[in-house]
Amino acid sequence: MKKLIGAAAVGALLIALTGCAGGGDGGEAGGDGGDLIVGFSQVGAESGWRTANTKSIQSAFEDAGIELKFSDAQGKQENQIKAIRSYIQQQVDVIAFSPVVESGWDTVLKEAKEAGIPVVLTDRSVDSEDDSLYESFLGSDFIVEGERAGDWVNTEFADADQVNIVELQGTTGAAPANDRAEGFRNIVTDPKFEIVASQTGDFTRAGGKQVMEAFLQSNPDIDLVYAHNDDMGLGAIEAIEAAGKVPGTDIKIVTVDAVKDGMTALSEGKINFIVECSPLLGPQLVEIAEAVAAGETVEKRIVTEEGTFTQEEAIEALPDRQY
Ligand code: GYE
Repeated sequence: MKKLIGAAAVGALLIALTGCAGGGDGGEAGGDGGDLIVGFSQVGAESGWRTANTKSIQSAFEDAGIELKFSDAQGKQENQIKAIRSYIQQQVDVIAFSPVVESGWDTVLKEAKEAGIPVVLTDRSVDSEDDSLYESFLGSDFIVEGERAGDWVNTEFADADQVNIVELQGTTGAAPANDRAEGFRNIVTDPKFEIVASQTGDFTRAGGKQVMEAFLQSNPDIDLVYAHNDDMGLGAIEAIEAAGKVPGTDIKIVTVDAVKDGMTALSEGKINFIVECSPLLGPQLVEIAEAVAAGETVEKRIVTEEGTFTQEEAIEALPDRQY
């Protein structure tokens, strides 16, 4: 399977589907985005993934010459709702956001719709029944990511009789937490696998460390950690080492994201496998924002292409890793 991909291929697809290459104003690096104004509400700054995602979005809009109003919700849905309402009041041309959690968006999305402002979801989705409340959702398929982690687990533990798994879940109610849990369980079905503990570490390194310390105390016999992101896996490594065990050897670790710190730990054998989740969504988001602002129809769902990394692949990829 090819590992590194993404933006370019999907971007090209979007252009093909919409016939819009951001021509006219914007699209090109250093271009003039006309007088478009986009309001964006980010989740927070909880992880290396998020930092890379923010950078990708801010620099893509800057390159396109489009004004981006940016607000950081610090992990709170109420802050996102406030930010969206303020963008509606300011009558921005497009609202984009990455929903902290999946549910509870209908009211504010209806307000945006009534104000005639198109909304684009990026990275995470909402569970609204009414998909006319947003134009497009750009981001990963988190169920597939969970399934990829599960595929590796099945192969890695093919000869084992009993495998005790602990799971470090992402933020409660967030799409990637719900779907990575579900995808993994779709695949890891043999009764020899037991998820002995599962708890949220809120996608942070500190959270992963703290929860893993508790897991180690109550479960003497852990074979595998499934962490919903690299940062929690990195926190788990600290907890495992502090308990006098060797991460990657005594306890295997599989994570999702493939940010630089995660890839470094994988190259050192402290993490055993990483499922990629690309944060570099900025350039595609610019194209979608330009298209919807011009009243064009875009694909409702644009899935980011991603791969996986073994230790050897991480060693090979690390020198060129941007984030
Ligand atoms: O995996 C995690 C971040 O929504 C895909 O959020 C994103 C997730 C990512 O905090 O590191």
